[in-house]
Amino acid sequence: MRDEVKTTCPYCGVGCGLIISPTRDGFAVGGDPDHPANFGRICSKGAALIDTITAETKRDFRLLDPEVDGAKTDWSTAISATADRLRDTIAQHGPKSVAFYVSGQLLTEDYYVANKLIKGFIGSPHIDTNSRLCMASTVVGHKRAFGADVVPGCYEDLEIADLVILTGSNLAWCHPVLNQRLRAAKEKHGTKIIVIDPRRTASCDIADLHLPIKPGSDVALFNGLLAWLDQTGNTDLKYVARHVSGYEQAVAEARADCPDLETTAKKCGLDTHDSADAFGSGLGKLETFFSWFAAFDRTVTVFSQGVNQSSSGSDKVNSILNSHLATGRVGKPGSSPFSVTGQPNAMGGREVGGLANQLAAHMNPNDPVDVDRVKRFWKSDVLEPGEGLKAVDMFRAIETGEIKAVWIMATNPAVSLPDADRVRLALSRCPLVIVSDVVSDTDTLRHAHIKLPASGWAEKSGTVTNSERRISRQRPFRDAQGNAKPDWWIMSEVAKSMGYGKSFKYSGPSDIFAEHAALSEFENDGLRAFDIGVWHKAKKSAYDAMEPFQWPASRKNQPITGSERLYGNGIFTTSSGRAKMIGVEHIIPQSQTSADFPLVANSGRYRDQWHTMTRTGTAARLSAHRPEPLLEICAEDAARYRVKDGGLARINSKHGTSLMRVAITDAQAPGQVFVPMHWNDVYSAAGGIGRLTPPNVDPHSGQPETKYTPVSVEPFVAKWQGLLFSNTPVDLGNLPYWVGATGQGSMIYEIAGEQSCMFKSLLPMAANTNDEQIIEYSDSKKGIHRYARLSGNRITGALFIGPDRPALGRDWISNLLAADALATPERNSLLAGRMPDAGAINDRLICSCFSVGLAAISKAIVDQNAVSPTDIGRLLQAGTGCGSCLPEIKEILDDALPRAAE
Ligand SMILES: Nc1nc2c(c(=O)[nH]1)N[C@H]1C(S)=C(S)[C@@H](COP(=O)(O)OP(=O)(O)OC[C@H]3O[C@@H](n4cnc5c(=O)[nH]c(N)nc54)[C@H](O)[C@@H]3O)O[C@H]1N2
Ligand SMILES: Nc1nc2c(c(=O)[nH]1)N[C@H]1C(S)=C(S)[C@@H](COP(=O)(O)OP(=O)(O)OC[C@H]3O[C@@H](n4cnc5c(=O)[nH]c(N)nc54)[C@H](O)[C@@H]3O)O[C@H]1N2
Ligand code: SF4
Ligand SMILES: [Mo]
Repeated sequence: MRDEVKTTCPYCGVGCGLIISPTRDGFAVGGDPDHPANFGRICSKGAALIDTITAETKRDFRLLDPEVDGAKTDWSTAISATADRLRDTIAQHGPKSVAFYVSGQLLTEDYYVANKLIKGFIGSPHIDTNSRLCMASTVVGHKRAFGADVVPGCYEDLEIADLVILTGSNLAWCHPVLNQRLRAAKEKHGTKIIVIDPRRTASCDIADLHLPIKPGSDVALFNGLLAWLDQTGNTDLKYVARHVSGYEQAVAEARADCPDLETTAKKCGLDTHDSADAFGSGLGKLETFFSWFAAFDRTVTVFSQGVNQSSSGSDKVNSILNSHLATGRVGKPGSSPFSVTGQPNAMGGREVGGLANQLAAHMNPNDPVDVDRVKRFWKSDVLEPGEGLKAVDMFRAIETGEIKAVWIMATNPAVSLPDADRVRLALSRCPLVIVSDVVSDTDTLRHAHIKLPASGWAEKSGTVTNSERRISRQRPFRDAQGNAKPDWWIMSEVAKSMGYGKSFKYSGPSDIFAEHAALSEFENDGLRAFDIGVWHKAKKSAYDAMEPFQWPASRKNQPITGSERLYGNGIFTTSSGRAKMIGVEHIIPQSQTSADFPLVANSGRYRDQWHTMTRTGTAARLSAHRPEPLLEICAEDAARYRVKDGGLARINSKHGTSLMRVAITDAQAPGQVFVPMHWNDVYSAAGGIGRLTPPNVDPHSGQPETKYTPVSVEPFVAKWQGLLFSNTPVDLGNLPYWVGATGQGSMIYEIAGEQSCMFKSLLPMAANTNDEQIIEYSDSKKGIHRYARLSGNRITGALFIGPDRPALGRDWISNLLAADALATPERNSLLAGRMPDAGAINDRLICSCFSVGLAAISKAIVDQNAVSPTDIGRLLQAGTGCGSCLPEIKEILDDALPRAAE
């Protein structure tokens, strides 16, 4: 037996430590009890990691060989082609005609090489990353307030705080293990929790108070708070006098913006006379929030994309930091603002300077001294001061032809950038598109001239930094698939082939990490908080044995001491040592609703999908939670726009259109809808939402406003609907509606159309086999058609068409496709369109650890009198694994119990 391997989860910024153990037929994954991010905990996505790496190899999801102009080739040809074409572009159009667009899913070592190659050797400033869509506003906010991009707190703060405010963060679904830690802390000592989010989310499950603010009104809310704190004498003026500048001005602006509760409430769309009196305090919800903030010294404000992804994102961040600075609550135990990062290495990217407006190791591309320092360290001839183009502008420059070559790594901009049709247009016009990815098909790869296969998580070696500045090792536990290679290797080989060999002679990631560490301490006067100098000469053996640690890890004396929390002593990384409060003003989002586009589309994440689904979409148990993208809308708006629960609807914006299934919910406020960010052209006909989003950005950070898109909604009247099961991929390109989900034994496609078609042709026969046959049953009068494709005694495909959505047990049929042979009763049921277990019809998976669906939970409530999540856990095990589904179990109970009592 091979040994266990300790590694880090490749999904969210919590950065959980995992233990991979070999099993007889593969691997098993579990939480690492010694890792300080999770202490053994894990969530549904982490728990399904082995499913995804098994599925990707079984089903040809991986990109296995380099491809140049559509033809598979070997590495030496692909490297030369990449290097030659980049060199030609530079020779003809200059170095600034080349751009890199990279990602917080690269490891620090990959990221360091990308930044060094383009800025220091190709001589172009144009490198930006998907962190522009994610954390850019926070970076601006941190730098303006603290002088450096530093998250002052740590995870333990959420456990020891008395008040935790989650604003613009759906922690329960997006940082589930941190949410588990918070839930446990609340159970232990009654932490108060406030959720600030326009919609009711799974995170509200453990909240004492939910403020459903008007989308985009966070600055008004926190300005109102600051003005109120000042007015009521609840600020810490001693701390401010010693450690903060800009207090008077920030308070004056806050007061001018939101002088009193009424004005704040109005700007935030809240009611001052609402029902918060449930706390017996006589106060409204808004005032309850203010008074709790004042009352609890140990307050942590967690913020994420509801704050960042906004045309006033940077100001939203500073309005939060202002409230913490005014009360002296930064970097103290249980008391800090806390930006939770999204991607596993969002932080590492910020450390190597992968954003267009960063240099390296927290240095400034506009400061000639910093630029000269990095230039000497890299022995670069071409590095010069100046920023590069930020993501949205970069793709504009590709469209206009200013940029002629782009290398995209570990991100899928054709889906995730706003105004995605325009991004696709830019890519289709670009003379040289190079894409490095681990999977074989993405919307972005479809535009690539050169495709480079990168090794995936299970195969990669390097480091990542999580939300609390903790650097952990990702360690490989299986060989690279096909000819895939690590990203740092691919770039270093291209660098060598372009003639920069001397500077890219790395024998492995440990060399790169040591160089990165050496740069972090190089001529560091202490104002660069990011210093990991202790690793400056790290050998491979020490690097391999690295235990998770938080930065800084400096060899020198720093004004900041310790690394668990920073700035707790009130000394900041600015030249004066003082933090700065920034006066901010509430402004409304850049695009506003109109008669044509009357609703605001908010967007975000589902519990079990990761971004554009390239990995989570391959696992059946992750796909079952939400097999289709849903348009979530309140009943009032659904009636107004004539869309039905379970029906289909078109969503239109000024920029594009998409088509989704409707889910009516009271979690949405009138005038707003919620759509997921995950679907794309690989998994759906029109489930992507990047096409709808306007390319509006925050003026300081360049971060797009992906949470606020004016849209209209209209019913899509399907003439027929269907379900298609197939264990070979099916091209449904001509249908207006299809969504593919990975089922247990096959792909499962929901389909619908406005016109009848040759249904049978949707279930294609495999090429080169004679033993396949299609059995069919049709009742044209009723519009019912059923087909089964058989290969010998095995069923390889099934298609069910009807005027309505066929009510079928998806798992039951999908499993039949995985069976070696079909038993006679099953065959008969299938052809008769009869399912053996009617209870499982159109079920929805709730607990992915123990595969428990909505039907089983509802049954336990009715038949076995389950009244609490504990009862459900005892009866069905649901919710006793990773716990990610507890909010949904509670909601099902809440929905069912009053009815059961009637
Ligand atoms: N399951 C899952 N987890 C993930 C990811 C994933 O793809 N899937 N991705 C990871 C990444 S990269 C990131 S960046 C994080 C994101 O983590 P989060 O930021 O928690 O996730 P989102 O769902 O994008 O948005 C959070 C909330 O912001 C709310 N919101 C919208 N507008 C406003 C507003 O104006 N004000 C306020 N206060 N709130 C608003 C939305 O309703 C939403 O509930 O998740 C990480 N974790
Ligand atoms: N409307 C809307 N849009 C959004 C958001 C939103 O909330 N709403 N959120 C934004 C945010 S916060 C983010 S972070 C982005 C995420 O958006 P993207 O970064 O575009 O999404 P991913 O699907 O994670 O893309 C990562 C790609 O890299 C590949 N990959 C994975 N590992 C590796 C590796 O090691 N090497 C290489 N070379 N490739 C690899 C994957 O297969 C995948 O194709 O989306 C943004 N877009
Ligand atoms: S919370 Fe879940 S997705 Fe995030 S790092 Fe931990 S196991 Fe991975
Ligand atoms: Mo993100």
